[in-house]
Amino acid sequence: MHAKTIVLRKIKEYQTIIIHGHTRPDGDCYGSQFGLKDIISNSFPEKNVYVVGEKSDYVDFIGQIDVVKNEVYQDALSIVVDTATESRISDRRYRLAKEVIKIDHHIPSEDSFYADYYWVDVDKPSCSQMIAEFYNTYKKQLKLTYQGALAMYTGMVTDTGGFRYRGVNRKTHEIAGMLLEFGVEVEHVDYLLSIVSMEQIKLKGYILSHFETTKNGFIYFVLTKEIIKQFNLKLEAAAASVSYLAGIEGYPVWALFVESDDEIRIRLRSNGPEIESIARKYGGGGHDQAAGARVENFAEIKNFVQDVDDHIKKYRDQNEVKK
Ligand SMILES: [Mn+2]
Repeated sequence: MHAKTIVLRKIKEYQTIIIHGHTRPDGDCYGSQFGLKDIISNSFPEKNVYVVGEKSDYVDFIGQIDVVKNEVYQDALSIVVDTATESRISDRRYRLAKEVIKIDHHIPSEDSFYADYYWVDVDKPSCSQMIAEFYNTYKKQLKLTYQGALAMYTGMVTDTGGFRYRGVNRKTHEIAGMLLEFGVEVEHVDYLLSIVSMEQIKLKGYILSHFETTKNGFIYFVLTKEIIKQFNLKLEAAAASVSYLAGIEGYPVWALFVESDDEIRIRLRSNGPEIESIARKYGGGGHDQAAGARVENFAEIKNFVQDVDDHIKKYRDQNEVKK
């Protein structure tokens, strides 16, 4: 039986369904959570469906997080979307539920097996696409509204960088097209996602004039708490700045280090070598060319930078040999 079929069967079986995502939610996390909520609550109006987790300012036009009491979890089903590892699940109460389903598109690691049922497809460029495909497969039995379509379309756009990343294929565009038929306007979504604050523009200028580079082609910027404060930025908006260092000739790997109170989070990107293995070495993971990791202090950044630089050199040497 396909995992999608089990998801539908379990949704039908439960009266209360609570949808979880990951900490520091992004567009795809929100898109998957609110897309799924829209599908379930419109298809089965008698059920109680909630979205829990952290609030995102960046994509808060998608929907509002519900407040759920502990008792609600009794005899409930938890569905965790877009969340590779157990430690990243937002709202630890997911385990109070009777059963847990995981729907995700990240490469699994040791910490990834937290559910009773799994629908994991690492070939999908976004989890929102998976939820939209779920709707599309069973559309004779399911209902979707504009708000759910807006959520999933936004998730698809954000996780694919506007349909530009690997994994985007004919199916992706067909599913996006299906969502547009619910009245989603591409220009409106682009406006909502691309409008930037004056602080963000000033930060962009700062990053583009203060980045650091290594010999073999790693380009990165360390966003300290001090800088975040100086530019009056929210952490989430600041973390999006990794894209400013993308696609620079001679620099196939780029990263942003973001300092918070207890750790330094790393957003690592590549258009050359896979970098997931490095992220994994530093307590993270993700995809071959987009991953996250963390270090505890500034001294560890040095090791990380050295590791990435060595990794790029190895990659370059191997490709030299091939030629
Ligand atoms: Mn995702």
